[in-house]
Amino acid sequence: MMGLGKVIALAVSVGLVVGLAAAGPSKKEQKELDAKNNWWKNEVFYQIYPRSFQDSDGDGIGDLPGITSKLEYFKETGITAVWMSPIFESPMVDFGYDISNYTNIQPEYGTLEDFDALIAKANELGIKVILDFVPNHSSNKHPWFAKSIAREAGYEDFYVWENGTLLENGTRVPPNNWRSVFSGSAWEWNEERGQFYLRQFTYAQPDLNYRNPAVVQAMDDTLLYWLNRGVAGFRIDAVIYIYEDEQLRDEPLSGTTSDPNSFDYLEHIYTKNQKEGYTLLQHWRQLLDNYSSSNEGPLRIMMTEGYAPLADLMDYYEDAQGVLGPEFPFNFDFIGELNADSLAADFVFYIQRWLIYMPHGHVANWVMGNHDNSRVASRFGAQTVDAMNMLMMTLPGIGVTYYGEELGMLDYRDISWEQTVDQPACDAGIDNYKWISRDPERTPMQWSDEPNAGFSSSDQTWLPVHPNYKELNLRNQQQAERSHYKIYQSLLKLRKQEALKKGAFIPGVLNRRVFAFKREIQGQNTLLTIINVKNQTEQLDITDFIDLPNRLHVLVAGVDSAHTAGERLNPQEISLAPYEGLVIQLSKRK
Ligand SMILES: *[C@@H]1O[C@H](CO)[C@@H](O)[C@H](O)[C@H]1NC(C)=O
Ligand SMILES: *[C@@H]1O[C@H](CO)[C@@H](O)[C@H](O)[C@H]1NC(C)=O
Ligand SMILES: *[C@@H]1O[C@H](CO)[C@@H](O)[C@H](O)[C@H]1NC(C)=O
Ligand SMILES: *[C@@H]1O[C@H](CO)[C@@H](O)[C@H](O)[C@H]1NC(C)=O
Ligand SMILES: *[C@@H]1O[C@H](CO)[C@@H](O)[C@H](O)[C@H]1NC(C)=O
Ligand SMILES: CC(=O)N[C@H]1CO[C@H](CO)[C@@H](O)[C@@H]1O
Ligand SMILES: [Ca+2]
Ligand SMILES: [Ca+2]
Repeated sequence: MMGLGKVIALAVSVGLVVGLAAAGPSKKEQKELDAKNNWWKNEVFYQIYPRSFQDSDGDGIGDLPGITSKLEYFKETGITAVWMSPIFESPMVDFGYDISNYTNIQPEYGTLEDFDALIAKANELGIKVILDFVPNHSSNKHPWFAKSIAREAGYEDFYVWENGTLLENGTRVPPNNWRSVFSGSAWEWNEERGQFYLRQFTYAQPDLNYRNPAVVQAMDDTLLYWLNRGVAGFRIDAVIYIYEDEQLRDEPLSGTTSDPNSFDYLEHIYTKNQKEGYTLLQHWRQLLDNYSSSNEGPLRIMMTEGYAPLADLMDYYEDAQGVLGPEFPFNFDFIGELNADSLAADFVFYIQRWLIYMPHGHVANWVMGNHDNSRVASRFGAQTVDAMNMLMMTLPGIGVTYYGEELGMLDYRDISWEQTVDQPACDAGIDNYKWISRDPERTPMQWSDEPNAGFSSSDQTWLPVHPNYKELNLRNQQQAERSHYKIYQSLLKLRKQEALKKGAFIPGVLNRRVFAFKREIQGQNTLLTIINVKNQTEQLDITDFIDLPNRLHVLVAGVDSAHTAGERLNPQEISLAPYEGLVIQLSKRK
């Protein structure tokens, strides 16, 4: 266990020196270069879902001026980088993941001037802004699509068009058996053009054809457009769906479900993670690197969304030939692999797995939630909120927080059928929508106990506010002696310590229910995180794990903890309440 820890420690601490000039820059230059190139390596990226963050004009929908008005909040909290779900012009069939103009702002969110104002204010406060980039598909309302339907010169092949076959009885059969992620055939008939188009998501999201160089060019231009408006990088949506098999081969049955409409009906060997996708991302990495080296400001970075097998994800960091892709592919293990039933060993296993497989010199990341998944408090239990934030914040590398997780917001699963707006949930029908819907994790940010939780002055908000907002809101948590928010804030402060930035990661499974890890660096105090993932009080003797002699002091304890910050602990007798986490400082006994 120790040996393994050391190897990983090496991988974590090396690789922080990319991009230094060989000519031997001065100390000052070196520091500046380091700030430029490495700023992102210990960041916590906060995901803003713009529709639900803050409504500035009382229409019940969050918007850019609303976000701008809350930038100070990030500063106070200690957040210095945010990524925003799509804000681009869109018919909103998939809430902005269906873009009809890649270089314009959706009117209900504001204008380009509002965007510029947001960036200007963010710059002033030292907050970097990452935009969501949705390359796989445009909206069917994008002018490109109309032109492609009309076979206008230059646009004929902007999308993936196929004839399919016409049976004698008049039935049209799609070109192959591919399924949409949101169920049903992935092919949609277009009467006007007389062909099927591919759409891996909804009918309103035709897949762009990246085998057409004009499409790649158009997307390069889009990236440059936003870079010139001051963004620090992109989070790239649905990268695993960008390319499909050129021969359009049928996919084999998965055998896991008998419902032929389900996406899970097939094994997606021809519609996901095709190798051309890597080449495209490597190309965009080059574009961003080129832009960064010929412009002032930070390294512009790229992070990717994709629920893919581990080995495939690792190739995004860097392929077998050593060609660099995005700075990091999102690590969804806390969402996909771990849950309320997981044991301490499962946590340690999945954390280690990422660190072990990650190619040498790269940076780990830990995504705790997003707009497609149940919230932490709903997935792992409301009592785990502090422990999960401690975990994310003290692991090596990058943390990703979905808005509201700093307060421990809960899913609002009881949204009525009438109030449901998420397209896949609407498609699922009144009997099934509830467990499919992504609306429950997208409800408005709970700022205060004012009407609509202070999110909007409208009578009605686009999604209902969670009814628990009177108790669970930021203002309460700012005023309380102890709160999830205050703990979150203190964890962000703690991240400035060298041990958390560069320290070795040394984990241990203390028993079935409790795991711990040390972050250790020469000449600094070691930090220790201990987490109880089960509903049982624990009495622990951790002397084996920490190599006595050491003094132990609590740095961060949870809301309901019997422990307090500053308290001295006896390593032979540490008590942990159900679901309790602690961050502890180990100092050498003099
Ligand atoms: C897209 O938005 C830009 C503003 O950035 C505008 O100039 C352009 O005309 C729009 N394109 C279309 C097709 O509406
Ligand atoms: C598709 O159909 C059109 C007319 O219906 C035909 O001209 C064309 O050759 C077909 N394309 C292919 C690839 O079969
Ligand atoms: C047409 O024929 C196909 C294949 O035999 C069959 O599956 C389909 O139901 C038929 N459709 C109609 C409208 O008869
Ligand atoms: C990046 O710059 C290099 C060197 O100037 C050039 O060869 C390459 O084509 C550029 N790539 C992109 C995507 O801009
Ligand atoms: C934890 O255990 C207590 C006492 O047995 C019980 O009341 C509570 O419901 C349990 N909580 C969970 C999340 O299982
Ligand atoms: C997590 C995430 O951003 N998921 C998005 C993936 O892409 C589809 C289609 O663009 C969206 O519907 C999801 O919200
Ligand atoms: Ca608004
Ligand atoms: Ca595609």
